[in-house]
Amino acid sequence: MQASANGSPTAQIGVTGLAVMGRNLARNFARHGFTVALHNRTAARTRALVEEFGDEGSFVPTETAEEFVAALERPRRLMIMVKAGAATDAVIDEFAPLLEPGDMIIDGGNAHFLDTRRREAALRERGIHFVGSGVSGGEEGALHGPSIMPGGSAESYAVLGPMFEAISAQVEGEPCCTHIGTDGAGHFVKMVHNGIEYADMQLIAEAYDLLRHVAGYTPPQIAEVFREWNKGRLDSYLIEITAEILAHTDEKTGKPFVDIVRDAAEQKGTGRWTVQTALDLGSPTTAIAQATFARVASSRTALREAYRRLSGGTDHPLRPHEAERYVATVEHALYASKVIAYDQGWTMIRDAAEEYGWTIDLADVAAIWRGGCIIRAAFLDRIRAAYSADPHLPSLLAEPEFADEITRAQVPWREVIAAANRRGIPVPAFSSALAYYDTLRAGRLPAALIQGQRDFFGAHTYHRTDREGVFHTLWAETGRPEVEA
Ligand code: NBP
Repeated sequence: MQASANGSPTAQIGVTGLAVMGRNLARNFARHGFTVALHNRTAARTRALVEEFGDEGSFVPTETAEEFVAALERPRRLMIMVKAGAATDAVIDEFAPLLEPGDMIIDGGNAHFLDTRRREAALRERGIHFVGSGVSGGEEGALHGPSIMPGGSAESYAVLGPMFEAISAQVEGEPCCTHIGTDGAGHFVKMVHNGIEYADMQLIAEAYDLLRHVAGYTPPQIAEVFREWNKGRLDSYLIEITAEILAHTDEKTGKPFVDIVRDAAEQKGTGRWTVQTALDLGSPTTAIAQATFARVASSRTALREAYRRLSGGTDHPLRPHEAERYVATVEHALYASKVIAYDQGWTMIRDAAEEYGWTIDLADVAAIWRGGCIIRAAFLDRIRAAYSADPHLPSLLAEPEFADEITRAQVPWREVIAAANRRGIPVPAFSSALAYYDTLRAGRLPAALIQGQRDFFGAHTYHRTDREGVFHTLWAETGRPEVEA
């Protein structure tokens, strides 16, 4: 059924920006019984949506901003799904003057959380709720049920929550949507989701590389390994699609698909933002950083050409019976590294909550990532259980089951990385995860020496292990006396 824009407000929600994401979200709302007002800068997109999918539910197509706003029930709920950045500001500037106090603007684009904080503060002054909302799951998720991470005020969530929860993915009867926290919290958590996604993808890619070049397996054989892994603790969407990609043969050449694709990975805003933000927050998000740098390095053609012929490690594929054992070893390494990468993500969310005054339920974050999003995985149930049991858990590795698994993974994890190093196979994410683990469990770190160096050349001072206070050594003076700074 299709309603018309006759001036009386009928729509519970309006979506402006009807490219792949907005169009599918609008259809998702309509399929769930909501009347949806439609708007797009270029009206042809609005007309196309109604022509193709008008019979899926109740739509109110509009062409002008005034018509669009007039179609919305009060308090008005206006969702922006345009290209993140300047376009979002342009759309806000266009619509905000037409709204009234109590109305809500929802930004479902991939905005930077600091932009969301700025926009929220500016609109709050005018009495308008601005809800920066992470939406994960790509165009399929938008249509069939995304994972939704709304920020903004609790008051706005009271109105929007039921609508978002209705259209989100559902896992065991629970919606993959929760109020994350105020102002930019939703977009922050979405950013970290994407950062973890980078790390997970890189870790899986490294596992593939090892099975290919150390075990000597073919892509279809590796697809089988991944299918098996997907029945166990690594059960996840990313492992599942990796198996499908590896089993795929290129029609034109008859070669494995993975062999005909250029090995230069791209990266867009969110992975980079996660790394930049991690540094600002002092969060040691090393696996995400390495995954992002690995993509960047893969695309540096001239640098790769300059290094290409330099010597590397020895290259002996394993014998078949060794290869079989090796698969289990790599599974341990992948799982342990993955736990570290996720743990780093949660640490970063906790750090941001402290910095920006957000109250974020860390168990809920795991719960809403179990469906609809790219990093959906069975083990998120366990992360959720860990943070439900103890919301102040300092790390996943403080939970006995995870700690036990990591302990059992020790030997194979180290073996895999050592074997990769001997053969000259790059495993930056595996290595950084293990280095992070070893850094944090070390009784004493060489950071003490670094403090000494800083004091030597920059008089940056240091703390002693045996006495309170701040000290500086007069390195240039005879006998190098120490003074209290
Ligand atoms: P795009 O990011 O490709 O944006 C296209 C839309 O933005 C069109 O509706 C376009 O209108 C509109 N737009 C632009 Br561009 N500049 C505008 C302006 N100055 N004023 C008004 N409208 C403007 O669309 P998308 O891929 O559907 O993504 C929408 C949002 O969702 C983005 O922020 C994206 O980061 C986010 N997101 C995307 C995915 C994904 O998988 N694609 C996943 C999760 C989140 P026009 O038709 O008139 O050109």
